[in-house]
Amino acid sequence: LDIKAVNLSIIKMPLKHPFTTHLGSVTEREGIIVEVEDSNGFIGYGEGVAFSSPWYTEETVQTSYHMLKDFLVPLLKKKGISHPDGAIALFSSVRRNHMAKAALETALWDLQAKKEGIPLSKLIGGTMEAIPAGVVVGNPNLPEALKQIEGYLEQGFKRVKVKISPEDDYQYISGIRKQFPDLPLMADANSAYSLKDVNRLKALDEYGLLMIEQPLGFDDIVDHAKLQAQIETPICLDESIVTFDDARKAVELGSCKVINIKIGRVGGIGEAKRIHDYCVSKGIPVWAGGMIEFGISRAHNIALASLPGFTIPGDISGSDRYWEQDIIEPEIKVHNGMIKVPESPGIGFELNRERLKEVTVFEDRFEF
Ligand code: OSB
Ligand code: MG
Repeated sequence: LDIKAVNLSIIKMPLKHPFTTHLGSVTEREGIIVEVEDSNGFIGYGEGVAFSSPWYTEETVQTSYHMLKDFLVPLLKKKGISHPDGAIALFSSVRRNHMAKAALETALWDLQAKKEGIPLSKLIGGTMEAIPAGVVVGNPNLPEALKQIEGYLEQGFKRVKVKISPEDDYQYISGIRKQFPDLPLMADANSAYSLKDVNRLKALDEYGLLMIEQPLGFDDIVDHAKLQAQIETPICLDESIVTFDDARKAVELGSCKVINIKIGRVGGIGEAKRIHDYCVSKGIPVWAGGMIEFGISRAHNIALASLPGFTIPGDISGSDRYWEQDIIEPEIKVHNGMIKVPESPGIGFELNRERLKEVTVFEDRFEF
């Protein structure tokens, strides 16, 4: 790839409604938009999905920006890269900082696909023409959550995920089940429980949840294996899986029956694909997680979720789920619960420059 420049924009946008987990609420989202330009004028887009504070992983917008500016972009400038599948090796002298790496790596994948004139989904082995949309309700108020779920079902969403914690699980889940007995429903605990809560978690079995996501420690795979042996509900791991080896070890130990893959959390599309391929070989279903992100990251998720192992609807909703106006055009739309996988080259969406300018709080450019 003959790269001429990298552009980084830090953007900030309010959410339409606060998104709440037991760890806190998100009311405003910052992100980093990466643009990698080559000598033919192609531009690859990436998005850094770290949050403003380190509540979900240890990274933040500022640490990601620091890694990009002072290490990752200089590595790319100094050593170059012939294909994005070399990015893992190129960035290997930087420990972790997966969201920062993914921000740049995903832009390289988009650029490669544009250079080849093919959709990103095709470049990485995607097979689906459309993917099912799933939505996350981050509202602890049960009557409000029920109303929201009703609205999402009218829009055709295929699956609903809610956030739970030991302070609010039976009452919340049973309230949803009473109104929606057949809804494909799952619950994400974001590490709110410990092994001491095994009876509480066992009692959730009666609600027929598709799965329970990350009930125990964010970095644990041992206790999850002990828990999975005692409950019927399949465990899905999110926070615990940050590398291919984490996935392999979790599957070998029996710590989960499902894995949520987030490109940012695992450090890029290359690692996400490796985890996907391994899970397919082991019969472990995967789905694409979400990060309350903007359209660029959602577009990468759509391409990833078109791979054959993504057999469960992910946390992929339309641009209007969180934003008054997204930074891409066209915006991402859900039709009858499905999202079309773009057929144009690369991610298949353009930056809406006017909107990007409106929400940019800081910008920097690196000439190669
Ligand atoms: O745990 O999956 C999670 C959002 C931010 C951080 C972590 C998670 C989430 C979500 C929402 O569940 C996903 C989305 O709609 O983008
Ligand atoms: Mg989760």
